[in-house]
Amino acid sequence: MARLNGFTKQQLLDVYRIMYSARALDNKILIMLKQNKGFFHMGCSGHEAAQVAAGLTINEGRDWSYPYYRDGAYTLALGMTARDHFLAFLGRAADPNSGGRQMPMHYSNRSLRIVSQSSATGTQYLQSVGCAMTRKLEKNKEVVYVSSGEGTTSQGDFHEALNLACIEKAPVVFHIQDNEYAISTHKSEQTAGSVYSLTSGYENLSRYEVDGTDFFETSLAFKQAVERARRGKGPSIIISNVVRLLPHSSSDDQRKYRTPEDLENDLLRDPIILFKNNCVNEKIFTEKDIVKIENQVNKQINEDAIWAEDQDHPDVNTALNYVYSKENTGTETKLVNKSENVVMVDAINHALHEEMANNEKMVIYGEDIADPKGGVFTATKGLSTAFGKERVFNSPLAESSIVGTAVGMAVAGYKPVIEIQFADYIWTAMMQIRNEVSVMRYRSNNDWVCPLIIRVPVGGYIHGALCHSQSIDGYFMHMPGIYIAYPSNAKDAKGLLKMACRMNDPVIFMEHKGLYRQPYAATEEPNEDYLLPFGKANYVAKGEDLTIICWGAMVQKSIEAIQKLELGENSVEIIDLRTLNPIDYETIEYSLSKTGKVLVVYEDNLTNGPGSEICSVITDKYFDLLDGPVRRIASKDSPIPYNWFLEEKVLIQVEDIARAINDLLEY
Ligand SMILES: Cc1ncc(C[n+]2csc(CCOP(=O)(O)OP(=O)(O)O)c2C)c(N)n1
Ligand SMILES: [Mg+2]
Repeated sequence: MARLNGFTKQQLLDVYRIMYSARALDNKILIMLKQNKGFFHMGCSGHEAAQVAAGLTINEGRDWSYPYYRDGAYTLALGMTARDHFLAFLGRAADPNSGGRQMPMHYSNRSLRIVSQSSATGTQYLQSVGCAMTRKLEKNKEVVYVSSGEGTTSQGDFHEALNLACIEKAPVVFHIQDNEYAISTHKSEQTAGSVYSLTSGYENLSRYEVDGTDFFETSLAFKQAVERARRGKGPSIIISNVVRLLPHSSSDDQRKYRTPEDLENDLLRDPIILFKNNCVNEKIFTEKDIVKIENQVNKQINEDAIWAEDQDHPDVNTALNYVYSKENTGTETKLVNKSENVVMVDAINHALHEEMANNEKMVIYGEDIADPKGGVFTATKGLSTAFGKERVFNSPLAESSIVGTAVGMAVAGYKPVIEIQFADYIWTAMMQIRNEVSVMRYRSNNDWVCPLIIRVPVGGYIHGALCHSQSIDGYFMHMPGIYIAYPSNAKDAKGLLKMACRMNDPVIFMEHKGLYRQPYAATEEPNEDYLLPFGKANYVAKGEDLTIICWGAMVQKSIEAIQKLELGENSVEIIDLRTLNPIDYETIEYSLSKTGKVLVVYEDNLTNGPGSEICSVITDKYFDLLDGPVRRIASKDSPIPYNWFLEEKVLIQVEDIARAINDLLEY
């Protein structure tokens, strides 16, 4: 039987059918756009050969895919249908990518193991590496595909991902589809040299640069790269040079920044025409075969479009579904203490020990967390010795790498409990937290979940200056989709952390550095069965004249303020919130119904800080209970200086709280 480069006639007809379907889909959707049936499209025209070569090499449903928005033909090769594409374009309820939650071309399909993608270019790389790291832990031969355009390789995450993939010899195939443009920016303005040359220094990386308009050449590269990954030899990068035959998106007009000659030259490299001519010239199939396929595809696509338009929009009452899991945030178990005083950092360490023993899918990593150091605060001491360096390991010094890989691990069914060494350095991971961690469940319509835990030492009073003192609670309370714990003592820290380890949602777990070894934050240690639910505040003191709402290091400061004022028993009620998402407004309401006055005390700086929101909710909802103004007191709107007299001036002090209490009591 006739073969071309090892492919049978039937295989080549299938390749043509998929490539042509992708092109026909682009064209049909652009027509529907003009008819105002949808709002946005990003075509794959010109990229089809490279994408189909990749898609046919990846084993659908077994391997994992992190495609990007231009990977339409890739998804068809993997098994997505034209109907799936139309449903996404039309934002319908049955859209398998996101149920109409994301813009079109944000691919996701659980049964094909296409992991949900966001719009942020480049976040997919580290996630694919994290996913691949779990494949290594499983000791299976699954491979992870990740792709992007050439412009996106300017993102730091690209290099972080290559670095880590190479250190880990992770089974990842990076596919960079180089169409020379990132929207309007030519690669000469984008890349110092070529992506191929830029990536030359990574040990264990196999590199290919291919003509991505040539199906056969690209296919060969993918076969080799996938085979290499399956054999555990490490990652590969394939840069396929392609043409972008359409503008960047339906909102773009490339005639504004490309010359007519440039555009005409691209047409000469149309991969579908090249493939067809090649097969016809080699007498594999005839023009007649081609016409037959094209007619079939066109008919099917028109029918599918009509079918999709007939499908329902999502029920508007589902708009808030899946911000969190349906499971609640836990119920408290009976407190049985197992030992005498434990300091907070040791309670955290013991919680991690117990949960690692409890869940073999749990992994712990971060900067310097492995033995012999066991973390800069020793929170993870002994864990790598007890559970092995496969499950407890040091990460590179790169926060986006830590969070990005954890997203990949979590979607693959693992429970990453990661450490960011200091809150002040969480910002380089913010893209992953904001656009990936907190929205994975929502954007995939509950198909993919990301229940990781980010442990992060926060707060000041340790002479740590601007970059070892920051409070970050205000930033994260603003973010739907991620729970926040912020314990003030050892018992709560242990109960909340163990609870977080068993929850099915992402958690940011804030640990105040100043409390780690404080005798006043030490408690008797609860036994291994103790779990503390999220959203349940604690009465630290009972009273009838005024309610103080606080958490973290402000709990002790509030206690000291009352002592300083010598107010005696039953005057000021102190509520320790323990978690900032959810917030226990029930307890707040009950307390206000007794006291009628409230002071919110927070360590973060005043403006738009976490207490601003709490005050606002109180004013809104419990105004009728109030007998005085809603007050808040916080640190100054300033960076935190090193000199301890200056530091004292900026951070909120016991005297400030005492003064505010007095004012309110006298009101
Ligand atoms: C982090 C981020 N910055 C900017 C954008 C806007 N944006 C979307 S696609 C794109 C160009 C990407 O070009 P390239 O990586 O070459 O892929 P191509 O579209 O050419 O296939 C830009 C700037 C974005 N989505 N995310
Ligand atoms: Mg590009």
